Amino acid sequence: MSTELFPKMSQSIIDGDSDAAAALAQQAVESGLDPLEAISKGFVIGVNTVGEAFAKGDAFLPELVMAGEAMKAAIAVLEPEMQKRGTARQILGKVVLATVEGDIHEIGKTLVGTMLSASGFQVYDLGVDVPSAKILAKVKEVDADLVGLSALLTTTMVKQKEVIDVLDKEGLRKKVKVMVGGAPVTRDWVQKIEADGYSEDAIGAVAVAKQLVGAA
Ligand code: B1M
Repeated sequence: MSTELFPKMSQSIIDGDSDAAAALAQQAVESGLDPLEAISKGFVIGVNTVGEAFAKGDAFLPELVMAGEAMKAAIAVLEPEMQKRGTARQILGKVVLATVEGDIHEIGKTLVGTMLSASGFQVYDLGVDVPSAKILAKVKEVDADLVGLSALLTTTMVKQKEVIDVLDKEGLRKKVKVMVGGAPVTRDWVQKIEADGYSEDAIGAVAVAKQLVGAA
């Protein structure tokens, strides 16, 4: 039973064991398990456990780093399968995606990018710790329809607002929609900064993005 893999997946992240995480991801692919289920019911449980332990002072930065690396190793194996399962073929819109300046959390952002791209969006992933000016430049260069901004720290969420302000200043705010996300982002925050859309997870992000570009 492929669901027996879930606790092992979670444990591989808690152990910070990238080889085990990648091997379990490979087993998931070979047994036909939905890669998103492997992430949400297996690997993410582990990374959340480490995150909670870190918050309580029961785990330290090296553990957080190793959990992040193991998570990346698993997702690298699952990513081609997620792309393959994407059904849409036409380009639904152009998305400039980034984790905001000062923030190096990349796993959730990359997952959102993979799902958007598998669903038919052209995704320009600028990576992590991306200054607002660089995001603006890419929006202009590719004539983007949508900007996706990930922030995992309460201290970097303000940069989501900065990007919105920069777009506004350039007269692009009406043309380019802005979707935000990341663990600390709440509906209140979204309303406060007047973002166009928000999702708690990667699957929801696809639905929101489609709605924002009028493809829903
Ligand atoms: Co950091 N970290 N971290 N971290 N880290 C958190 C976020 C934290 C909550 C841990 C904790 O204390 N419990 C805490 C933030 C506290 C706060 O601000 N409220 C924290 C901290 C404090 C820090 C440092 C400051 C630690 C230090 O140095 N003392 C430091 C900051 C560095 C920096 O960015 N400047 C730091 C560093 C790191 C690592 C580098 C070690 C590593 C990241 C590795 C990497 O990305 N390559 C790391 C990790 C792994 C975590 C946790 C444990 C896991 C994050 C993750 O990858 N989750 C995290 C605790 C937690 O969230 N449980 C924590 C899995 C991922 C699939 O989920 O990213 O939430 P997530 O993405 C989801 C949704 O949020 C949503 O969809 C995704 C998929 O479902 N989503 C979007 C995300 N972006 C979206 C965009 C959208 C839509 C949806 O539209 C555009």
